[in-house]
Amino acid sequence: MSDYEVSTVHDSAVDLDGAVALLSTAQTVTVLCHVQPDADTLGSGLALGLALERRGIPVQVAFAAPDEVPLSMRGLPGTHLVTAADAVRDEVDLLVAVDCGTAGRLGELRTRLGGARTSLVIDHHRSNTRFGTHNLIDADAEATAAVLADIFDAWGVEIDADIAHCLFAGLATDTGSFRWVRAGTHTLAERLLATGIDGANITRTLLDTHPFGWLPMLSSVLASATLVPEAASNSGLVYALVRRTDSAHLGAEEIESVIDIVRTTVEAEVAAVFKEVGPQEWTVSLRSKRDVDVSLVATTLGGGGHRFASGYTAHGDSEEIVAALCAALG
Ligand SMILES: [Mn+2]
Repeated sequence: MSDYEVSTVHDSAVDLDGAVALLSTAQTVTVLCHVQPDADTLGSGLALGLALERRGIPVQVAFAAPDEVPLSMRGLPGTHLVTAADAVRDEVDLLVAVDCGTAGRLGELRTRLGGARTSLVIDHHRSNTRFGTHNLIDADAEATAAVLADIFDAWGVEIDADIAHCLFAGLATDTGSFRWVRAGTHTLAERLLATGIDGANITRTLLDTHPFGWLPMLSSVLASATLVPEAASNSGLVYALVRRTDSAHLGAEEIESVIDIVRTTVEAEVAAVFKEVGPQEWTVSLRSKRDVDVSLVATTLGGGGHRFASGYTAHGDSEEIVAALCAALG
């Protein structure tokens, strides 16, 4: 075996052209988004699905839970490609996971990895475990949607209004409405908007639309907010608890919005929202501002994410889970 063969066997990283080679030669494709999909995973998944469909490649787009496309994302083009989780084919030529940092983020659908001849992970999470046979991870990208735009350019796929709508949804939400941006972010946004999409309506639908019940939920949850100044080496932690009694009848999107209010607290470098999902079980969102790498904190606690935004699952009562986070923060 030559040195070249050794290196290719062990290196699962692919560049844009490598990803295009896989996508353009696939006979059938399954595109998987992460559980409790946000607009980046679903927008990326639908954009890719539309591109494949136009090239005549049979494609399913799916996520393990919930059962339906979240309300705020039902206006995205390409939702006709969304397939119920139990109807996702067991065997496929190419499986693509978009915006998933670990195989666990696929939920029950991670079982489909075994039936795929090849799997391609497309993502921007720093902590990505590279669980595909091929992995295109751009940790500098603002959103997985931005990685998809690069793939489409390398592939020669025209970014028309429908694909642009899907990509804009991911870019706008993962950048917090273009607050967390870098050189090039607005250039991509301008290119997408120039296709004629209604950017204001897309962001309002995704980020600024809630049922009335959101307001009393916020009132109750924010009343529980607690500041721990000595946490994280005295740089401070602020946290709030979303109990199931607070969030009954509300969608995941309403609950996910809480962290964006809590994290504005000036006295705390780190913000956390503990969301009760079952008895003694919580999903936890973490945010930091500048100094603390919460992807490392989340990884320590069994999760993952980005430097300034991450998450994990916690078990125990409220005091135990707060104590475990404080211990991990140091
Ligand atoms: Mn993302």
